[in-house]
Amino acid sequence: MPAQTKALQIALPLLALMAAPLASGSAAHHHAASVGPASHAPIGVMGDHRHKAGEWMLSYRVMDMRMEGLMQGSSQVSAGDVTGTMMMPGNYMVAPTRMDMEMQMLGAMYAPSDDLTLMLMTSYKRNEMDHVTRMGMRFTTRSEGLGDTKVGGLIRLFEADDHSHTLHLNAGLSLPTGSIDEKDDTPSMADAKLPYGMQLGSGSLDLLPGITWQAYQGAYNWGAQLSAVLPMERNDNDYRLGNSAALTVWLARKATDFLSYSLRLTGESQGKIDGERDDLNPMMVTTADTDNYGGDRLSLSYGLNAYIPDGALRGHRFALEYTLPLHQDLNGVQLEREPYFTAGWQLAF
Ligand SMILES: [Cu+2]
Repeated sequence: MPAQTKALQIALPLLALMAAPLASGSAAHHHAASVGPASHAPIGVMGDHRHKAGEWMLSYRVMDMRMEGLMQGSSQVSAGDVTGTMMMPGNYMVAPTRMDMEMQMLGAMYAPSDDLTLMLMTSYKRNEMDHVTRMGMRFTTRSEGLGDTKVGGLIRLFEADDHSHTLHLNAGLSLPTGSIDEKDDTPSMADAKLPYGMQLGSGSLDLLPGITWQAYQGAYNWGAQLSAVLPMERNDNDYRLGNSAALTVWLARKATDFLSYSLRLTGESQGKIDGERDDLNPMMVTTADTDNYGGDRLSLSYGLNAYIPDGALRGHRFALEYTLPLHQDLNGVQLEREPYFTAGWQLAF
């Protein structure tokens, strides 16, 4: 994306967050922490809020991510740089040119007590990747199915008497319900084993530790979450995805009783894959080489949270978040992430 477009995309929402007039006049003053549009973090944050004893919540999220063009470290490179030519071969026979990843997530939360909220979330994924070969031929591979399933608890560590500050521990486990044996199903590629990034799960039990802090003051709500994904063992295909950690901080402002908007900055880091599948040839395509996984990323997200205060959809929440990658420093050669949307629906009862 052109630098000017990117600069505008960063500057305009910042100004809006600071300058937008605040609609006032609502006499009823609820606890900021339990109702209203800004009481939940931006939709891209998982496990951000706890519930009151006996409360349930259902949620649905969809994330649509595109990766396009190649990067080596933090510089863009062309597919031709990677594959080379017949006369001057590069390191790989094939380079990916684009990948679309769609992930749908269905979740439930239940609080057996004010100190503990339980969570369950499963996912459905759809992946599609375009490639170009050294000879200039193009082909696409696809995979689709159930992803991994997360179970866990949010454990209250601290909460101010007036609910203006809250701190909780995120303790979760990712169960390997997603396949790691996906093959391409297009007739021309029949039975081709798909590389690591096109598989639907990690294949391992992964620990999901984290800690989340939130604060509420007037029209503002802000918070931070530090989280990690730690695969605990090599899976049945003899590899283990790299550990990853992320720190995200957000600031949200209530515009009306119905709508809030937010700004969120996220830094994430993932390690390389440990081990390797013996049925993939790492010289064939960049995605089959374990050196081309993991890296550091910084992104900025703009969000909208809506809370329906009355009518037939009373209590329903709808949220949207647009994430703009700011910086990517990737291990080896990988596709570059493009801006993407996350949308969601939540209902507590
Ligand atoms: Cu919830």
